[in-house]
Amino acid sequence: MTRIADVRLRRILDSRGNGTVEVDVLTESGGFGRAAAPSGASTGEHEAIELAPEEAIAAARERAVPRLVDEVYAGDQRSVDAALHAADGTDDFSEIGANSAVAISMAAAKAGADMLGAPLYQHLGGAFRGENFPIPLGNVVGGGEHAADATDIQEFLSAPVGAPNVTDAVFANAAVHGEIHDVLAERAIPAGKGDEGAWAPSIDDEEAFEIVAEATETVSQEVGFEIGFGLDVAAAEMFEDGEYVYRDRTRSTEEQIEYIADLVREYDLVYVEDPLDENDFEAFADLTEKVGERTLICGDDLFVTNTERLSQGIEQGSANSILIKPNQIGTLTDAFDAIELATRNGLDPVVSHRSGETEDATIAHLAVATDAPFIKTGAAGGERTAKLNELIRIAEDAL
Ligand code: 2PG
Ligand code: MG
Repeated sequence: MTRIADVRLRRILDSRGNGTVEVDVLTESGGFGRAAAPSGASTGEHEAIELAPEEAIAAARERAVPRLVDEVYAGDQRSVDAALHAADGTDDFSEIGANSAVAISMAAAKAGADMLGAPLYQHLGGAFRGENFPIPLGNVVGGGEHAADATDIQEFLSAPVGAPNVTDAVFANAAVHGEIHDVLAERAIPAGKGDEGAWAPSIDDEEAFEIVAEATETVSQEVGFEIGFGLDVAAAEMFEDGEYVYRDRTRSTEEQIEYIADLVREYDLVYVEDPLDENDFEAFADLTEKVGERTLICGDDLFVTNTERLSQGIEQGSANSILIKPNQIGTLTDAFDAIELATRNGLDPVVSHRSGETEDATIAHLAVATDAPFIKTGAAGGERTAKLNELIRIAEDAL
């Protein structure tokens, strides 16, 4: 193994036109890795802290780079990430910024893979990776914090659960996205796109359910395999003074649990993310008790990829799935530990993008390396297709 020889940080553009942190890691033997931090809009209250990119870059240059250069072996991911924690010294990366930390962590992993001459998924997953491929969840209609005047529910996610391979799954989601455009046009509903490329029509959730159910059914008939759908409710964003506030009404916690359980039954939802507030482990547990046998109840803002919060959720039976976003916790090691804890306890990990993204495709490798059953990374738009196309390439390489 060779040591890290240089860490270069710069500010680049993300998909929303905001600045984000990009990092190059170079090793003594000429290994190279480049990665960029994504950024959330509906961020969880308990996430690691993202600093303004200039601030994060300056702090990382001062505190983290000296602990990495000539000090740490690039392929030794746990040491790289331990050095980042030591450089920061807080629980939430508020000193160097989780955006600097995650970009360095991922760039070092890529440099480690480069030195081995191995693809990243192999470096991360080792020789014991399974043969499964993650099914992509494709955001096809959405609103919430990702688009103004659209649905209350943040994401309606196409889920091609019957797809025979990853390429067919990726194209099925793109077809559903296209079909929804046609259905909206037939209904004379104008729609722009939200932050993740999903259609963002000014319709209520009820109509969105109708349209997504129709479009997934149509495409499913065409392609000849099952396509279900799921949701990211992002309920913490609508939770105010103990109630869930929708455009035309409010729901108490009990009503919210009933509402979601009814939706699961009516639409045979395969996946429901953040159906309840990010601090309500108990309400999550009630819902999981009701419908956890038939669908995935996934904690995103609830768990924030954090093993402590996940442990609490496991104890209380709050969910049967966890969303994994490396930038929520700051390093690949922490993300891996969350995945391991989840799988050991029977929870399905779902590796995920953020609403603000770049061309970085690390999460495609992370999902394959860890045998995650699902990856959530959009259906359309360059920063989303960067990951989807990488999945297609990995599948070709790995099978
Ligand atoms: C989410 C994500 C990604 P954001 O809530 O799951 O879809 O959104 O990155 O804005 O938190
Ligand atoms: Mg979410």
